[in-house]
Amino acid sequence: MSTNTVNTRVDRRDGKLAMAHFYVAFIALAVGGLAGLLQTLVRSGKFELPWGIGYYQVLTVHGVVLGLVLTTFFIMGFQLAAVSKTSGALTDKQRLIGWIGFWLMTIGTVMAAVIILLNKASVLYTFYAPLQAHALYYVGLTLVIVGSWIDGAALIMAYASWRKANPGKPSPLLTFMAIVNTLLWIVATIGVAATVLFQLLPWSLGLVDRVDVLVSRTLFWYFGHPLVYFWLLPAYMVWYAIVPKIIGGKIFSDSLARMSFILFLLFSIPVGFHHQLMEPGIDPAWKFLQVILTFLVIIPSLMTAFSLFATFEMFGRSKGSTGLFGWVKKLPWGDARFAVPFIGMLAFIPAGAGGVINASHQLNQVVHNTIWVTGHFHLTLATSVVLTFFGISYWLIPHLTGRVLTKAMNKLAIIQGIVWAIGMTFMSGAMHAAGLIGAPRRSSFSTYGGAEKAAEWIPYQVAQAVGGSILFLGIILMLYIFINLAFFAPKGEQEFPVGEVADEAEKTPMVFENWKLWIGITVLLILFAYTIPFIDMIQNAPIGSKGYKFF
Ligand code: HAS
Ligand code: CU
Repeated sequence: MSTNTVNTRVDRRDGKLAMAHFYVAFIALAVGGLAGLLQTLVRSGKFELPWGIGYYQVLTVHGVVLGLVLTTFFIMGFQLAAVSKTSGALTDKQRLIGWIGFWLMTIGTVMAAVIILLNKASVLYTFYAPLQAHALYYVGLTLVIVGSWIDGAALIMAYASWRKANPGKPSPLLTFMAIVNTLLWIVATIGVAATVLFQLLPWSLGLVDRVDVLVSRTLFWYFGHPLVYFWLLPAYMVWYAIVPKIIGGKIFSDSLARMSFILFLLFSIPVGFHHQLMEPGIDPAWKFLQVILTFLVIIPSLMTAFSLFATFEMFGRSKGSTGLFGWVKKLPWGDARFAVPFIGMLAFIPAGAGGVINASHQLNQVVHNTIWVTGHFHLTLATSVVLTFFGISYWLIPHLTGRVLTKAMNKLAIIQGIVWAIGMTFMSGAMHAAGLIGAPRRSSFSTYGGAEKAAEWIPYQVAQAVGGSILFLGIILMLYIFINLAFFAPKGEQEFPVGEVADEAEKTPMVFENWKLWIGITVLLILFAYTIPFIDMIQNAPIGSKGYKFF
């Protein structure tokens, strides 16, 4: 880890670029959060949307704006700041490229948002064919992706400059991690770009009449699973490399952290079938293979859990703690920069366990298409990842705006984290429980013609609305803190914490930066997992489906 840059501030011009990303991300949080509240209220059966607004329209806003927009903008902003901090300021050219990426993403977002608000694209964030949206929705999403590639190019160029200036040295850990996540993103988004450009766009423009549904869903999930790790890895960047500094400890092992990131690059992508286990048209043998690969991608998360426990315990013992869990008492619970991401880590234990359940073919038959799955990703994404992003904001926003997190804001931030945990326990807990007794996901309120079974779900739906309302309060608190940190907090120096590696850790080997090797293996694994099933799909293709618009 290069120590020469540890005390420097992120270059002001790079800071502005990162902040631009954060403004869009937090506007998305406001809009998407409101949509989420409305959904839980509708599903309780006690509230109807006014002015002819449709449930699926609101659900599309929620998924697109939070799942795709908030995440992509926040992650790109954070990675730009992290690379600038640890590898030095971007060059003017790199920064310009970053701005071009930002504006393309923003134009695409506005385009997609307008089309959704006009109710021309109520197709949810997964936009499965044969549901058909207005062409501009697909164009907008394409621009978001292309913009993110250009942002990514700026990061890769900055990394290349660092490597050139520091031959033979391992790159700074945070830069390395941001680069792995960028590569993961680029390889993954090729799949969704392919289905949008070659299938959905021509079909929605009327150039072709029919679409191959299985091929488009397969391309979507080739992207859709690594997408969730693209969200997760920035949180892991914080857990591995920043939280140790915040608590006053050391990174357990630099090599272990890099190794786990490389494993994510290798195993994130050839696993999309675990979202398609219930789909006909894919040979079970290939599903089985991708389930095995899914279990392999659980390993780097278990390594992360191990490394976190080790970091916390090493720190606790250095402060004189004894016994199995004595270290818990030594952790800085009053510091929001630690406590809020910690709630995220804690949530990731049941969240990850739920993922392992989903990935098990037989258990997937029980939970697939039920609201259990919605419960799963509100723990993973909407708790573990999002609370870590909030935790980042508490030091990064003031660092970039030249302000400080005051005691009062720190306290409010901890309250925010607790409110979130309570709201999510109600909402996600009820979702998991209702899913197990068969309640479907992606569905508005219905009594299903007075069916007895459906009546059993309603109390859980009321609990979801209670949780959703508490979470909305959490969103208002977060927006209040964000606005404070961006515009009103007192001027000062807020530290950008970057952890240092424990003295007893092994030296980092250079093999981790051998991109030809890692990308080569990634491509081989993808070809192995997807080639034959794809040939099968194309050789046995049905005539395809016409488009449907139920909105
Ligand atoms: Fe998932 C569906 C399997 C992780 C998100 N997932 C989804 C969907 C989303 C999503 C959005 O196999 C729905 C997509 C849709 O709309 O249809 N998921 C997994 C597996 C994992 C997993 C195996 N998912 C995530 C993450 C997400 C995410 C991360 C977002 C960020 N998921 C599935 C499957 C489906 C699915 C199926 C399809 C279901 C269906 O039928 O449709 C694994 O990566 C999880 C591994 C995690 C662990 C936990 C490690 C714990 C750690 C914390 C340590 C804590 C400490 C603190 C140290 C093994 C690192 C403790 C301190 C103390 C004091 C105790
Ligand atoms: Cu997945």
